[in-house]
Amino acid sequence: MASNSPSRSYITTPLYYVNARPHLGHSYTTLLADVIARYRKQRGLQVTFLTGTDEHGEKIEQMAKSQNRDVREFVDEVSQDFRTTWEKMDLKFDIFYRTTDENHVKQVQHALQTLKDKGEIVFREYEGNYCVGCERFLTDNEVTATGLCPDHQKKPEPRKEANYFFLMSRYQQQLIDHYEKNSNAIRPEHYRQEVLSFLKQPLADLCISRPKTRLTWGIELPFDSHFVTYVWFDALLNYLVATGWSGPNWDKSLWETTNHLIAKDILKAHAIYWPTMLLALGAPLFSEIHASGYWLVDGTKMSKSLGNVIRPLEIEERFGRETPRFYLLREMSYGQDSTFTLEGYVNAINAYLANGIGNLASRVLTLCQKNFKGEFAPSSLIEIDHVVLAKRETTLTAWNHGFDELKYQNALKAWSELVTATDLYVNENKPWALAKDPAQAERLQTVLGVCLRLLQALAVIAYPVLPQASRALLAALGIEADPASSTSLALENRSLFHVSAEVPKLFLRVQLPVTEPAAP
Ligand code: ME8
Repeated sequence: MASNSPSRSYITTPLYYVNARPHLGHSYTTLLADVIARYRKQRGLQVTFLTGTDEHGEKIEQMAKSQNRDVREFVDEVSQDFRTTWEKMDLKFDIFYRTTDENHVKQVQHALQTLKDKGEIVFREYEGNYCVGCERFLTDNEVTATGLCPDHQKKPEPRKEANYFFLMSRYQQQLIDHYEKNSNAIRPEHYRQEVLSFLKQPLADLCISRPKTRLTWGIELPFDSHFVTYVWFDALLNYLVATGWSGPNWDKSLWETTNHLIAKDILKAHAIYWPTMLLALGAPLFSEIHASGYWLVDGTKMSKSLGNVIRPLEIEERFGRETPRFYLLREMSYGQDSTFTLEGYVNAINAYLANGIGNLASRVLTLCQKNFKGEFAPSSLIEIDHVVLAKRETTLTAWNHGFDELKYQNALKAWSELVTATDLYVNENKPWALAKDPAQAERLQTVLGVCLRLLQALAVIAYPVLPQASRALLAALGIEADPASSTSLALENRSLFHVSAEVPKLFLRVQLPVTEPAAP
């Protein structure tokens, strides 16, 4: 990370709709936010990580009603489900934001009134095609050849009504200038280009109200009680409100470090609606948007409306703690779509975690126990020892580069290569053979000491992605230092290790259930 980077960092995920329970697609963004938060904290930054739920709007009202549920009770229950899922997955958010909170409602009304007073909101008639799934009007360019919403595979409904409009088009040029000047404002780059190319067309104004005759589950407009606020206008404000805007204790310096994590489905709302709202309110723009592609199942987006979802907790329970973190980061090339398959999952866990780091740690620690009762000091390093130890630095550099470039896949590949290099070092130096020759006792100590230093580096580097495994491995190496602290990254050369008597099972081999042949 560049030396002039800010010392604070505000990382946000989308606020998820509470019309259905969390699935692996939501988990990807949330666990990535957790990984980035831990990565930045490990580098000494003060991080604030926000996630939460988006609880107003038509589709939520429709879903609650279709189940004969009271809407408030329904949103409370699903919001809690999101919260509990993240807690069980050990995702350490600082703020869990709900758009039905009283303060949020108050601040959204304040923002609306401010914009109305400034002449940024007008009343108009509008006609268009509305997708309830997206909760927005789709233009003709956005629907498929057969007129369907590409994400929800449903025909948007034609609607004509009088509504309030936010004069978003006023900010078109300012937005173009901003994105042209700030190459990191939207990452990866192809999404910035996509937004800039979209902005070449005239930008329409944004319809920000819904008549109560159609929808009551929303925030009432402060200047017209016949309408509620459009759910996107309400929800996007969460990011700013959570930093204390518009009160006397607004943490503006935190706000200025904002890094929004999203997937490409909501790029337009975040890269166009949101910054124009900020410009109109006179607030600084967020620093960066990071957009991922989709997780696909059988070629289509994993989504609650399509019903092809994988549940994060079920996966974790079945295949082991922290395995979704590793697999999802290792498998997805950030910014592109990726296909989730159970076969791919099982293969990755076995190859890199169970047979990789898990097997390596258990091999080395068992040899240490057997030969030195867990305590020993490496000495007199020779050339091959120095060569393999130097790979710690190159791995850390590649890891950091991967994070800086949003190429998490590359970071994890570099880490797995260090596991392989360590394995190779063990195979070439044959500590089990050295153990049989008393004249080689010192060399044996050194070889195992080199392995322990490598394991220490592997644990410290992997901490943001595998925090629990990292802690378990360091504890087994007898190292008390917290991998979350920035000093751990110094990759010290320990001269004495107290290896614990118990060899931890970091990751177990997993198997897909064998499908029984159908009865004749
Ligand atoms: O859009 N692949 O909420 P939402 C990757 N409430 N990421 C996925 C995914 C998939 N298949 N499915 C979901 C909303 N996600 C609004 C946001 S923000 C102020 C309001 C993740 O519940 C991804 O982060 O539909 C995506 O952008 C988000 O969930 C959409 O969540």
